[in-house]
Amino acid sequence: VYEALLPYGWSDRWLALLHSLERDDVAPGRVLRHDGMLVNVVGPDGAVAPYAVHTNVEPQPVVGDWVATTDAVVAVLPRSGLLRRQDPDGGEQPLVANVDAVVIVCGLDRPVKPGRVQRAVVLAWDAGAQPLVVLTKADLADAGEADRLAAELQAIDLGADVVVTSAATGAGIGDLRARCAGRTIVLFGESGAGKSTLTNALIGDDVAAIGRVRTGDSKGRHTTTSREVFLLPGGGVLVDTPGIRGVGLWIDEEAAAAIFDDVEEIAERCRFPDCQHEGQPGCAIEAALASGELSAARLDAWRLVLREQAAMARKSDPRARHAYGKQFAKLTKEASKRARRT
Ligand SMILES: Nc1nc2c(ncn2[C@@H]2O[C@H](COP(=O)(O)OP(=O)(O)OP(=O)(O)O)[C@@H](O)[C@H]2O)c(=O)[nH]1
Ligand SMILES: [Mg+2]
Ligand SMILES: [Zn+2]
Repeated sequence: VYEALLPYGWSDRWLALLHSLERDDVAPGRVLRHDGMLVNVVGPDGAVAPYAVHTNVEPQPVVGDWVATTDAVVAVLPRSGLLRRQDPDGGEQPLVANVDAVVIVCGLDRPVKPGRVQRAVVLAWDAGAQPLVVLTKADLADAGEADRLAAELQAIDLGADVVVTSAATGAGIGDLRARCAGRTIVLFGESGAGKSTLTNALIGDDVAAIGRVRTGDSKGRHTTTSREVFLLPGGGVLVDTPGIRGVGLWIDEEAAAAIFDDVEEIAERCRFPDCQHEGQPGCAIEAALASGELSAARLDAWRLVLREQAAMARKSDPRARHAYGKQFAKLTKEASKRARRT
């Protein structure tokens, strides 16, 4: 049944969830696009059509959701995961649902910041997805630079593979395509990193618009403006996304704890429960660092996530917002600008 939906990732899991609604007046479909009031849904016959969403549907569907439709979307099937980010007022902004892997795209024509990559990796884990780091535009990097960076990122040991690609020479594209097959993949990264170019290389056709980058700092021009779903030739779904702008990432406390459970376990052995791991007596973290049980890179990654969480707590606590001051006002202004644009 529903053969036309198989390339989109339809499976027995979704069939069971559809049946559990106990309605025989609904058809299944997957959300491919979100345009304000309407969502584009691919239905059982493989045709894509716009649907309104009943206001009582909870949660409201996002790209990647499996839904039940009548003449409108009447239900969202329970998600297997959700890629989300933190919006400037500390709330969560859902991006893509039911993601198998998040491909973190870094362009080698600009400095790659390991801190940013780490945050994106945590975001992928939080989404219930596997992170994969792609260093692309290898043809523009100095010889050895891609390998040096890949080794540096592997050393942080967040459980993400690193693949080096070039859309210009085709290097690494076959490897990446094999890793994407049959899954729901989201491309994630800053504007101009090369996400849409990778999309076209993986699809084997010019389906996504490509934008030039600024000379000097290689900044992109936000060419892709909405999350768009493409079918991969061998089955599977690829979501190209607009370049992320600086603001914080949503990091679930549990997700971070799960990724850094080894570090947190060490921290529990510190003599003082409020140990800052900065020269306090009986600090187990510093001992582990000295003995080589813990690497400096991994400790840095953990610290970064803790800082991120603290900043998030500050932003979502109305009393603390005051102290957040000018910086918060700036973020709010950026957000309203963004809202006007879309
Ligand atoms: N030389 C080279 N240029 C590349 C490669 N991949 C992308 N580019 C160039 O980088 C620029 C930006 O590429 P896009 O694919 O539009 O970047 P994007 O990440 O989709 O950007 P946004 O849609 O703005 O978020 C374009 O000029 C591409 O031609 C590559 O592997 N090699
Ligand atoms: Mg793009
Ligand atoms: Zn300590």
